[in-house]
Amino acid sequence: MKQKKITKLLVANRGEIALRVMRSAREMGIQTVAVFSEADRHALHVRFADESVCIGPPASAESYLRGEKIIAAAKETGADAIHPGYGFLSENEAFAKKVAESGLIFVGPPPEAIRIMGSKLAAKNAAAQFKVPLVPGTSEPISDVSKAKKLSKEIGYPILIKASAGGGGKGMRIVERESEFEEQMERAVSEAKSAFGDGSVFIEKFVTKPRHIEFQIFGDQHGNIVHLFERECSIQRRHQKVVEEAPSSILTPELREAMGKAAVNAAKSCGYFNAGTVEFILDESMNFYFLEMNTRLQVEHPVTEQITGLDLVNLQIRIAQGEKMPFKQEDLRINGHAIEVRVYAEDPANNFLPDIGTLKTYRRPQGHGIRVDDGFEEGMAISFYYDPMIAKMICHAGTREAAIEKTIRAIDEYNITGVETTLGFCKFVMKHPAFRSGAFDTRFVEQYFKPEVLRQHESNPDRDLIAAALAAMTFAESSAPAAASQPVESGRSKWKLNRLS
Ligand code: MV4
Repeated sequence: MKQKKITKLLVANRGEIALRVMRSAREMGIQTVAVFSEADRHALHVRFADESVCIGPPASAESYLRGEKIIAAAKETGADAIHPGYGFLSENEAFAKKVAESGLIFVGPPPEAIRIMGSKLAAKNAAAQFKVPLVPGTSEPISDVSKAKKLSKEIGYPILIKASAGGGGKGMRIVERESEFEEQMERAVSEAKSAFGDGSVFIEKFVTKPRHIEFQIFGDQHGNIVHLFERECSIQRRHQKVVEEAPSSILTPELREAMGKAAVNAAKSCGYFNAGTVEFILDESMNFYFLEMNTRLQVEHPVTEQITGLDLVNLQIRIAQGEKMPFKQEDLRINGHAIEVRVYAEDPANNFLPDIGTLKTYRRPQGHGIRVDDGFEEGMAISFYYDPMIAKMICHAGTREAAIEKTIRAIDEYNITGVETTLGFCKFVMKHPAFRSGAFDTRFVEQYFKPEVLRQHESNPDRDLIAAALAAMTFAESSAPAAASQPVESGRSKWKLNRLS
């Protein structure tokens, strides 16, 4: 594999991840190119980059998803590499191929690995060759209902029907008993057809109380693959993660080693290099099963960075340049504990509906062990064209308990007005006995969260206070702008309510 230094990197993304990638590139002496839609003309990633190119109208389908425009922008600016970030074109095999065919470096895995892992069945079959544990189920798409029923009986109900092309829980159907089989299979197939244009489905034993544990892996282009330990991502709502942590509070060193080896093998099974994530579920008896592999840098990668001390984007770029992995598995240690909470412009009291608007106040928490990855400043608007994530806040401390307390302190210090956010919800998670004890699974949110827990304790007094402070601020602003922020700041800390305790 020949080495080729990257001198100018185009980042095919927006928001916090575009900034995240450009920061590492700049530290490496690499020039940066931003692409942006008409809605993002004044966005921070555009301001941060050395150069920028407008690639189309606001809708993602007309801008951030247009591979050919992005490649043209790279050519035009003389970039020699493209980093796709997450989402958008990051797991698009055809795009990765076209980037390479255009003589550019794709900062990511080989197209072939993206292709294999993009199909759940192909992924499972590849992993099986390398003895990675799988949930009992079929290795081929099912079409014959009576055969499928017979198999399901052998596996034992409840079973799960999944779409091979699926993702994010789409096209998944639980079948509790044989009498429901046909109906659920029909639904799964039609859902898969309309969502992915591919009606292939397969069967798995349904693991009823799974924990979602994923391993970060890294491979170079010389055949070396290591894992960077796990992230626990069981706190989700409708397949969207809200709180992630590293390490998981329930893995023993032995289980970590076994799962880590399985993760490395899953990566080997598809000839992987660069950053990837191998997703497992863990059942109540601590059996683990490979589910799928994500062939991109993930949103939650910072918790891994905090506990390993590594810069994953720096590593991605070095690997894309053909460099060898700069460390071995045995050099890696877990240092402390990190928790990430995702701050969404969503209203937890209203079924987490996006709450689009302007960040009237936006003050980040500060202090020891706190990192905020975001793409906004006070006064900016959250656009309805894109994901409503405002920020990721990552707290790192010596122990899980200390990381939880730091997260609570930082949530209290975070000051966002103008939109509803998931911060109060995340505080609820941090204070919940099930989360604190570590005894939780992917059903946490549906089991324990009701909007009332936020309304009762939080909203009324606090909201009144903020309203009063804002009124005072508006008043002050008209005469003395410099003093404007004072009432909110001092009001909040003086009146801090132990909202969810
Ligand atoms: C499962 C499962 C239980 N049993 N497979 C959800 C999305 C996709 N990544 C796989 N998912 C699941 N597959 C079997 N055989 C439960 C889930 C699941 C889940 C997995 C990880 C994190 C959160 C989840 C929430 C609901 C269901």
